[in-house]
Amino acid sequence: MTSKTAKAKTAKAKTTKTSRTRTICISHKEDCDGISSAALVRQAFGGDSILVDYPGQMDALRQIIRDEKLKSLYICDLGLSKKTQDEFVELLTTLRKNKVSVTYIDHHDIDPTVIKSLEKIKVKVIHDINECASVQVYSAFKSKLSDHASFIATCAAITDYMEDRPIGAKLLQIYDRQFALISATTLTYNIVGHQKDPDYLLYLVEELADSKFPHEIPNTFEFAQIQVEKLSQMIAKVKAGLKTMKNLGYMEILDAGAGGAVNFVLGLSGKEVGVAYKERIDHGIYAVSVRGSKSLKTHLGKIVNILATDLGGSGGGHDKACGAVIPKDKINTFVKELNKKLN
Ligand SMILES: [Mn+2]
Repeated sequence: MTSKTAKAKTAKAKTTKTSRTRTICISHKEDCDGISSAALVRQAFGGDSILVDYPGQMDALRQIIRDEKLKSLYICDLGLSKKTQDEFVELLTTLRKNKVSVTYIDHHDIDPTVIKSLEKIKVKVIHDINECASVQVYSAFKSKLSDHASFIATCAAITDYMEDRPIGAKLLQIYDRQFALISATTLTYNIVGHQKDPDYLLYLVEELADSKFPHEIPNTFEFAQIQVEKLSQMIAKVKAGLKTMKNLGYMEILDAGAGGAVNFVLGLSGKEVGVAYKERIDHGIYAVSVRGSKSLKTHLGKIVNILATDLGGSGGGHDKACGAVIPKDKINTFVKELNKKLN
């Protein structure tokens, strides 16, 4: 019996080895840069998109490596942290051993040793902290993309506050500024408001890959109006619930995403740093968003990465915008320690 099973297994392994045909793009689901990156990869290479947030990122990768049909993988707009980077390299090593081609495109702060490890296993690394992920996808695969793709990349640059960067600025110049701003903002509100609707997010990826403008996708402006109304109510809630320490303003958010509230926490606190956090009841963690004012000199992504890891969570990102996942009982320590580190 054992030899029969073994034979069957060998036969199966042989067939799967020769039939790797699938292209997958795993991208960030929470903002326009992630969704646009997925759309541009889809337009250039076809295949399927898998949209994830930071807490779900590594789970998705662990699943993907078991896909015996996988031929080529793109990973977009998903930064790494001290906590995730080693396993990330490990998982990609397994993929490379199975001859899967892997392209990693990102713009978050990264440990240089990770880039070296990835290049060593021949992962194509496209990494520039000065342009958003979609702009880098656009630049790398321009020849495979429609003219409209530059508009999708422009929208992503705007929502990532990177439309003033060398390539981002050139792309924005192609389009009327106000037209680009309203399109990017509408798209963003539709993404943020549909975080619990994965099918809708995939639909958005398809429509954008199909060279649609955000206003051509049904009901996007109506939906954006609902989001704007919710945000205006958020201003009143933040005013009422905001707390401050010497160097930061902070607030626990109960009924909306932390990402939508954090800019109000920053702005209304009058501090250089704003922190908003929301409990993920099913995970026993807090999802934390951190923003810094223009004048802030500290790199928030770097200190949040270290601090979150020390507290048994993970985190990181950009100099003035980053996020973290913090164990439930450590959230107060996180805020206090961050306040200290900002001295
Ligand atoms: Mn991004």
